[in-house]
Amino acid sequence: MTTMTRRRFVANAALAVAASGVRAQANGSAAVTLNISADATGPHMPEDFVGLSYEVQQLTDPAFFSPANAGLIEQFKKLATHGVLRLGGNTSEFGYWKPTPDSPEPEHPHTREVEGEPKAQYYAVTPDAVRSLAAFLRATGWTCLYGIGMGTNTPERAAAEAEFVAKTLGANLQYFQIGNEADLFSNHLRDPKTWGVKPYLDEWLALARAVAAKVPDAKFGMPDVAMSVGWLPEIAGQWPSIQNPPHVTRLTHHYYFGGPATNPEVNIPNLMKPATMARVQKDADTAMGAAKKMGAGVRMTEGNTCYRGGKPGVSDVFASALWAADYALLLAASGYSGVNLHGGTGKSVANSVGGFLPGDVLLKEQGKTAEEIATHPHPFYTPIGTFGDKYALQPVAYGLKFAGSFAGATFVGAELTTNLQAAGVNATAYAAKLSNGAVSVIILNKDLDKDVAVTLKLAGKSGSKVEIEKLEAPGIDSRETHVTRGSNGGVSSGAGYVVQVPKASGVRVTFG
Ligand code: BDP
Repeated sequence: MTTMTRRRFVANAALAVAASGVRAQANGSAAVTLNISADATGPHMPEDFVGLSYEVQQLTDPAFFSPANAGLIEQFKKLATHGVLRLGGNTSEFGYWKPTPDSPEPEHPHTREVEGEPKAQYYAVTPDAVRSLAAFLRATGWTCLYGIGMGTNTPERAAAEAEFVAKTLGANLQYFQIGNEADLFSNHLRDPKTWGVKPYLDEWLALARAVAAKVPDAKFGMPDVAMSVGWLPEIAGQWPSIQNPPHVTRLTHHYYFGGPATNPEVNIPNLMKPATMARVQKDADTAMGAAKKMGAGVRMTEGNTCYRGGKPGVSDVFASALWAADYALLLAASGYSGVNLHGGTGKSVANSVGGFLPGDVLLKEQGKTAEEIATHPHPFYTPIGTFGDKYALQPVAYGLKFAGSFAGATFVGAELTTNLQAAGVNATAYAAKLSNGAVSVIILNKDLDKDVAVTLKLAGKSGSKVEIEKLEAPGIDSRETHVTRGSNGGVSSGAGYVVQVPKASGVRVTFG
């Protein structure tokens, strides 16, 4: 068993550990007591923590993010009341602002074609698409992080687009993002011999300053790196030397567990491992440290289980629900302002990764028929699947929503996960005080073999009303996710409230 080093947000380390009775049992189950402190001294999960990320390519069809797309609006609202829609992805580097129907397509700089990188196809973003987006946001109650390209853009075009977007989205625009995964530009868009943080910052500043000249109160999130989280402290280090810097409100980065679909390492046991979240935690600590120096927050603006469109049987099954819930809660408990999971239509994501989804190749190799393949969401990791003209929340979205039940809550500090893992069970737990004063505890049992009986001991509370919400499925590799609510599910005893958390399931217990 490896013990993870997790962020300790409570100074009082004596808190939970000492008193907890930990007992591993031989029969594939464990019993753990968790002491829940009464002090909500941890980070706060903002109301708009939950978010989705879509490709800019999606804007080429103004009927997609549109007030007429009732099915999509319904799923957005089901996922979160105040979510954040981020527009970006690889296709944002190839999007260009087309202010009038007869505006000529600009000349595009020469880009190197690299296998697996998005092909140089260019996507026109029109005023119609932005107006439609504005009405879509109003209909959903969501706000927007709007991605403007860097890879093939000019300061003039960026500024003209930003001006129209700011005016049209109004208060539903949170901030601009300029450039997507610029740390990977050395693969296709820039000279690998010279590309790095310094040239990136020079280009970014030229674009952001042009935007700020037209939109004086413009705010920005940056650098939206794919994997080079080290860029964040480097940028924070260089920031004080920048004269009159644009207003950066968030440092942003992305995370994919692994990829592509054909990689055998992308599998359920690896996704569930404590080491997976330990890596997320390490990057989170780096990002939070950099943001603190810059007086900004941190948002995980893009990510999912498996890059290049996801992996069938991993990204679109119940394991991804447990992964998403744990991932979102870990980031929130580390002080992140929010998390956006990437998805959208199959076409938009295929466009973003070179024209096809490796997950489809895999299914064909497995001898699956076209009908069977069509039952999977495309892309495979998308939180909201598109099936013809219907939309449906996928397991990963249910996990995100489960974590999002802490929106507006403040974490109650405790070494809950450490206690669970010390009992030899691969489970994590988070506790928070909700805005109505109730204390809620989420336990995610990612163990593939072991059930766990958890005794929750609440400081200063007894005999209170208990509500239970369960996140479960017929199996870890099931395409279904069941969320059930009720007031039954555990028993109060002198020792506390005992709740069973079967292997591969999640439970939320709220003490009213
Ligand atoms: C990210 C890109 C996004 C892709 C995604 C993927 O920003 O456009 O769709 O990877 O590979 O790196 O699935």
